[in-house]
Amino acid sequence: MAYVLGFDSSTQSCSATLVNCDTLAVVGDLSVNFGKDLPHYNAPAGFISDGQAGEVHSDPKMWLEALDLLCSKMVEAKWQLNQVVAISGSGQQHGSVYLGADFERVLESLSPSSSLVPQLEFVFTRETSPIWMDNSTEVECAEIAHAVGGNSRVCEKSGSIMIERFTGSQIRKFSKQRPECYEKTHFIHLVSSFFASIFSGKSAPIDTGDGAGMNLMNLVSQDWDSDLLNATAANLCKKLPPISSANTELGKVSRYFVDKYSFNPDAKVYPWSGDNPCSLVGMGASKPGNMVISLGTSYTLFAGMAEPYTDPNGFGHVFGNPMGGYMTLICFMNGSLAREKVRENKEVDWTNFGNDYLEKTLVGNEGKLMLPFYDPEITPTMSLETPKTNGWSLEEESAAVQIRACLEGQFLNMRKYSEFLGAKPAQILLTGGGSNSEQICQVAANVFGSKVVRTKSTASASLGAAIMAGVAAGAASIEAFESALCELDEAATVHPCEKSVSMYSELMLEFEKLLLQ
Ligand code: XUL
Repeated sequence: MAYVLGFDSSTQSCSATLVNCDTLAVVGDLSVNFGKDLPHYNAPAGFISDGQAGEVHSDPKMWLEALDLLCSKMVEAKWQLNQVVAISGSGQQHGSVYLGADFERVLESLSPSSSLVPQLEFVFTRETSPIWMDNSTEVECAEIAHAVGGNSRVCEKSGSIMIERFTGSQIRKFSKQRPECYEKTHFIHLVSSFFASIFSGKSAPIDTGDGAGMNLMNLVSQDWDSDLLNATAANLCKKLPPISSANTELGKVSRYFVDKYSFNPDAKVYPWSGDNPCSLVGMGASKPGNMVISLGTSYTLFAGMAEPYTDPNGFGHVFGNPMGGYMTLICFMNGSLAREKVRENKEVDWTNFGNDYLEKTLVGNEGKLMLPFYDPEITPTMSLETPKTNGWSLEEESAAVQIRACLEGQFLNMRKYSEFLGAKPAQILLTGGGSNSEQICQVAANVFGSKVVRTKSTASASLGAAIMAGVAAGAASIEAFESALCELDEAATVHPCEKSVSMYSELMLEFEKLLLQ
């Protein structure tokens, strides 16, 4: 038997998916939750909660401890680690890890009789890692954009305007605030390349998928951009690992994993990528034509692209696609939390949120529109005290009207800010909590005018990483993996209703006016 293994180091947990390459079936998923399983890090949701002025950091030691714990769970679950032929992984995007000159020496000599934290804790030159939720670098973003000739130039080069959570401005802030520590830093890794280094036993490259989320990589050359590097921090080119595609073999798995957890010594390690690029693969959407909308805490919309179209408005980002070509990603902050706010305000029963309440109202909500931004929104950039409506009062309307207005507003906003992609998606793959509701899927299908499908898989990032490793190692083709593992739930397909589609196209004009008011 041959197996491939995909990891996912996300904000709240570290997980793994094991795939049998002979039967092309998922053997199992295992996970370590940072808050629950490692409470001594005092990070119930995976990050340090008392950050000042928009800082959100995590402790990289917690990530390492979670990895050891996860490997022990895999052994306990009797996963056949001695038959794993290829390993890859997914990391929360943009987060960065800072390491001193000893990093590679320590990696080469890791002892299986101890664990990762006590052996690696001395190599960090920055105790904590800024993660994607950090928005503390407004000043540094402006400085870098100014030095390079403006945000449109940055976007043309890197695929995104300067973004606070992206890695470049975070590196600049560190180099300004703690120059001695920056000086001592010999390696700056993303969460993804940090873990690929741990598995391969040497400093690993950054892949083009995650590298594009740094405001440092040139999209066309798929290499570091010297103008962006120079504008970011001194000597940065010496501290960044090289960039490579996700299918470049990094070598065999480190002895640490062979001796401690009985991994196959011949298992090949491949570069890890970001969670969104990996999910694109895990959802079976790496070929252009599909659009994925993930209805999580925040909503993300992503799609494969043959060419790197950049968003003239600066909200959409372009990353590398681990299967070749490019992908776009747009993040909407007011996702399920906005839905929950409606529920709290109107004491709505959660189980009935989607179906019962939506059925009590008419498609188009008789023209009652809402910008459902309860917290500061990034697409578009907007902070509201309360959600904005086109003239109706939130207090006076029923829960059903508010729920429909919230959902229609969310999907109209997603349609509006993904229009730069050009063609309407052939189909939308809906995932995340809200996709369980038939009625929510219907709103999505009608607003976009595309059919909505759902997949049966849940852990799309670690599954995507396992598929990436399997394809790179030649275990099976992407088509074979996709048809076996990214199965669509055909019975749950929702088709758009033509009458409703044209109603939403008319309402879009009103919605655009509301956005501008
Ligand atoms: C994408 C982003 C988030 C993180 C979550 O730009 O910031 O989706 O990748 O892990």
